Amino acid sequence: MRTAAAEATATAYVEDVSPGSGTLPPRARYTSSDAKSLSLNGSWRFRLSDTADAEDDSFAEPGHDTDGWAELTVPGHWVLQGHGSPIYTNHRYPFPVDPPRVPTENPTGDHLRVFDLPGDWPVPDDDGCGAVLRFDGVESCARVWLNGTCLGEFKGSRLPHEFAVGPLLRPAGNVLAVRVHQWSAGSYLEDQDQWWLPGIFRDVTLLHQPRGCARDFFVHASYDHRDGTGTLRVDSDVAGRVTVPALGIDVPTGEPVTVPVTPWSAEEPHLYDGLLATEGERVPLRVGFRTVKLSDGLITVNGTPVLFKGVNRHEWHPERGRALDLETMREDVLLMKRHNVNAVRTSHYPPHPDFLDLCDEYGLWVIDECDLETHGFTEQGWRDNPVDDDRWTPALLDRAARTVERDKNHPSVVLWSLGNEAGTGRGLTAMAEWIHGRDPSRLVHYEGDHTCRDTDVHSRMYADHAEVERIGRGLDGGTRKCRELPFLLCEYAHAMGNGPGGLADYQRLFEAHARLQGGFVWEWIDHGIAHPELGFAYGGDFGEELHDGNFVCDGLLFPDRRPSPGLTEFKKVIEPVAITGTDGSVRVTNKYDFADLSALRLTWAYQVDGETVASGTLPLPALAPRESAGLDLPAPPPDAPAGEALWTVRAVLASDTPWAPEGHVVAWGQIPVSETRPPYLTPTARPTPHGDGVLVLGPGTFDARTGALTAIGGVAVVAPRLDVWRATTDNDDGAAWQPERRFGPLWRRLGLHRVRHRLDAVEHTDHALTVRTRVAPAASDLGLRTVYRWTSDGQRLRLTVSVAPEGDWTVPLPRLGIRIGLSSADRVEWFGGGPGEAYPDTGAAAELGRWQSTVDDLQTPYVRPQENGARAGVRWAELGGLRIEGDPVFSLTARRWTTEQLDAATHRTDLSPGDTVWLHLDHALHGIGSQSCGPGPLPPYHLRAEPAGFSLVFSPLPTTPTGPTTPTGPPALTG
Ligand code: IPT
Repeated sequence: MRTAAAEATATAYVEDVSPGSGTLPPRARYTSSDAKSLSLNGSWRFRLSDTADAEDDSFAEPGHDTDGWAELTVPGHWVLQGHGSPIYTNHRYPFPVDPPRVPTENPTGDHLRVFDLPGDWPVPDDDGCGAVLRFDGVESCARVWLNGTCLGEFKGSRLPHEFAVGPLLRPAGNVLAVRVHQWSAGSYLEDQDQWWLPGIFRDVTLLHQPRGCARDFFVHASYDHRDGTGTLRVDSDVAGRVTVPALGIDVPTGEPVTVPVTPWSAEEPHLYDGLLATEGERVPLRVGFRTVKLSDGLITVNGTPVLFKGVNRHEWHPERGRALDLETMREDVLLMKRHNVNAVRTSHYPPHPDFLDLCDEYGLWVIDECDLETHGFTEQGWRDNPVDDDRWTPALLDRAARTVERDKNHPSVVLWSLGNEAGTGRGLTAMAEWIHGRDPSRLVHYEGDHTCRDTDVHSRMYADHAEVERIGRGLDGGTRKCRELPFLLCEYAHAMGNGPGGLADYQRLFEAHARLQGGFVWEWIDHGIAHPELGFAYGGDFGEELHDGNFVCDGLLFPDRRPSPGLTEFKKVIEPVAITGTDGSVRVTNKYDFADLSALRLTWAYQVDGETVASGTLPLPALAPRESAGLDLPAPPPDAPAGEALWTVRAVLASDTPWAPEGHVVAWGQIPVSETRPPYLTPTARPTPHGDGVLVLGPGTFDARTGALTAIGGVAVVAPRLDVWRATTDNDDGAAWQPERRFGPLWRRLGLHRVRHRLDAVEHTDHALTVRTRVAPAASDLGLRTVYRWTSDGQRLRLTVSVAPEGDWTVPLPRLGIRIGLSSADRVEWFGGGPGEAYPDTGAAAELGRWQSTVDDLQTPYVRPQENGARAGVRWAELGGLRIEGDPVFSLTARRWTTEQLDAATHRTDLSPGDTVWLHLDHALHGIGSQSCGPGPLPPYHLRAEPAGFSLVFSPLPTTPTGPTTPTGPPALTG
C-alpha cells in the first residue's frame, strides 16, 4: 500500500532546487558522421494526471498495460494536443509564490515509447558509456526510466539533458518512460513572458557512443584582422586529429595552427568544412574564424565595431507552440536575412540547436541567452529571488553550463546572456564568473543589473530616444563600469499590434553615436495560437484565471509568419545601403560593417505620376564599408509626360544568394524631381434646389435641409463628416504600468469615441454650399468648429473642411479627416505611399507609386483588431466609382466595417463585412509609438488639436453603377 508520505518522497525531486540527478555533464552538441543515432520522435503513448503523485511509477516497467492511453506526438506540448490548456502570463507566476513549492494541482504527463534498435546498431558495449539518451527540451521537469531502471530526473526546460544508457539497451522492446511535470522548482527560474507549455517539446534521440568517441570538444577559431590569419585549436576530451582540407590543416587536437583565412561574419559567413577524427568516431566541423573583443569601449568582431540590427526571437509556431521543425527555423532565418536583420537575441533561452547551425550558415550575430527568468518576484520587491539565494546557485550554474557547453562551437554566437529579468544577485555573478572563465572568447550580457557588475556591455530595454541619445553622448549617470561599456538596447520598439513607431528615430541615434551599437526589436513573432473559432487565440482565450491578454502578440510577424508592416518598416530603416540624392545624381553609402557592395547592383526608374517612363541599371562601385559615392543619373527622357516626377533607385542582389534570389531588393531610395500638383478646380456651378428637399451642385446631390451629401453622380454615399476617432491601437492604450500619459485611455475618457455633430447652418451662395457644424463629446466644453464648404466646376466636387478647436485641448487627436460611406467598392487604385500601411512614425517603407489592392487586402490582420491600413501621402485614389484627389495629399483607409465595430472586436473573427465600405480620408493621423511597453510617439508625430484646413475633390468615374443604391449607416449631420 502506498502512503501519502511515501508518495511525497517519491516526487520530492519536483520541488527540489537542485537541477536534477543522474544526467551526464553537459557537452557540445554535434552530429557524428559515423556513430549511429536513433530518433525517438514520433508517436508516444500518453496519460495525463492532475497531480505529480496520482499514479505510481509502475508504468515504467516493461509490459505495463497502456490500453486506454492516448497517442501523443513527440516533440510536442500536451496542452496543444487536446489534453488540458495553455496558460499565458507575462511575468506573474500562475501559481502561489512560495519557492520552491509548487501547487498540488500539477498536471503530470506520463509518456511511453517502446522501441527496437536498428539491425545495424552496434552490440551494446559493457563499459557503461556505449550509448546516450538525449532530451533536447522538456518543460519543466522530467523523471526518466529505461527498461524499468530509473535513470534520474532533470529540470531546465530549454536545455539538453543526457543519460548514459549503454548497458540497459536491448536489441528489441526497449521501454522508455518519461514522467513530465508541468510545475517544478525549475518553473521559478522559467518565468519568461510566453505561454506555459508543458511537454517533451524538442527531440529525443538515442546516440551510440563508440569506444574512443569524441564526447566533447571546443573549437577555438580566432581571426587576426591585422595580418589576415586565423588560428584554430580544437580541444577534445578524447585526443584525435583535426583536418581542414581547404586550409591544408592537419594537426593533433589541442595544437594551435595559424594560416591565412577568410574570416566569418554575419555579413559574409564563411565556414570551412573540417573534421575531428578520434579513435572511435569522425565528427564534421564547420569552422568560422572570428574574434570578438571589447576594444576602446566597443564590441568589435575582427577588429571592426558591429552595429546590431536585431530581433528578439522566441520559438513559436501557431499549432505546435515551441516544438519547431527545421523548416520553420529556416523560414525564420530566411525572413530575417531578407529583411536586413543581422542579429538575434535568443529570448529568453537557448533555441533549438539546429537554429544556431542556420545562423552560422546564413550569417546572423547571436546573443545566446540562458534559460533563466524570475520576473514574477518583482511583485514582492524581489524578496526570495532565487538568483540571490545560494541554495539555487547550483541550478543557475547548471543552466549556464548547459547553455555554454552545448553552443560553444557556433561562430554565430558572439555574446552569452545570463538570462532575462531576473533582478540582481550573487547567483548571476557566479554564472558570469563561470562563463568568463570557461569561454573568455565571448562577451557576457545581462540587462537586469543596472550597475553592469557582471557584464561586458551596458544593456537596457525600452529606453526612450532622449535617454538613448544621452547615453550615446556619454551623458548617462550610473556606475563607472557601465559608462565605460558599449551600449545595446536588448529590447526596444515593442512590436505589439500596429507599430512599432519611432524605429527610424532610434536608428538615426544608433548611427550617430559609436557607443550605441544597436538593438533588438521586441519581438520577432506573435505567439497567437491557431484556434477554430477565434482565428488566433491569446491570453484569456483558454479560460485562464490569471492572464495578460494579447501582450503575447507583439511580434514583427503574424502568428502564421506573414510579415507585418512593422517588419517592412524595420527592413527599410536598417537597410545596409543608403540611397539619397538630388535631381540628377544619386549618393550611395555602404552601411555594412564588413561587406563591400560587390554583391549588389543598382537599378533606376524614372517615374511620372507613379508610372515608370524609363528604367535601367547603373554601375555600382564596390564601395568598402562606410564609403560613399555620388553617381550621375541619366538625363530624363525628353518625351516624358508632365507631372510629378521622381527617380526610384534600388540596390538589388546581383546574383542568387543562399537566402534570396538575384534581384531581391536590399535597399532603395526615391529622389524627387518635381513637386506634387494639387488638383485645381474653378468653382462655376451653382447650388440649385430641386424640389423634394434636394439640392444639386455639379455632380453632387445634397439634402437641402441638412446639407448632407447623398450622391456624387450615380454613386450614393453616406455623407462625409469629420472623424477624429480611431480604434485604439495597443500602443495607444499603452501598458498599465506606464507612468506616462497614455492617449488611448485619455481619448476615451474625453469621449472622442462618441462625439456628436451639431448642425448650425446650411448656407448657399453663388458658387458654394456651406455647412457649419460643431463636433463635440458630451460632458465636455471641448469642441471642433467644423465648416464644410462645397464647390464645383460642373464635373467635379470640391470639399474644403476647416476645423477650429474650441476649449483647452491638452491631448492630441487620434485622427483628423472625414469618413464617408460607399455602397460598394472592391478594387482600389491610388497614387501615393504604398504598398503597405504607413502612419506618421511608421512611414519609412512607404514608396511613392501607383498601387492597386482590394478593400479586403488593405486590412492589416492584427491579432487583436485595431486601427490599421492607412495608406499615406495619397495624391488620388479611385474606388467605388469615384475618383478622390487630395489637396494636400491625404491618408486613405477603406474597410467593410466601421471604426466602432473595429474598436469593439477582440479577435479578427468578430469582424464581418457590412453593406457599406467606409472610407477615411484623413488630413492627419496621430503617431504610433511603442507605448505598449516603451515610449509613446515623439512630439513631432503628435496630431495637435489646432486650426486646420484641407480639401478633397470628388468626381464620378466614367463607368458608375447603374442607379444609386443606398448604403446603410448612421445618418450624417443630423442635428
Ligand atoms: C520585457 C521582457 O523582457 C520581455 O520578455 C517581454 O515581456 C517584454 O518586456 C514585453 O513584451 S520586460 C518589460 C515589461 C520591461
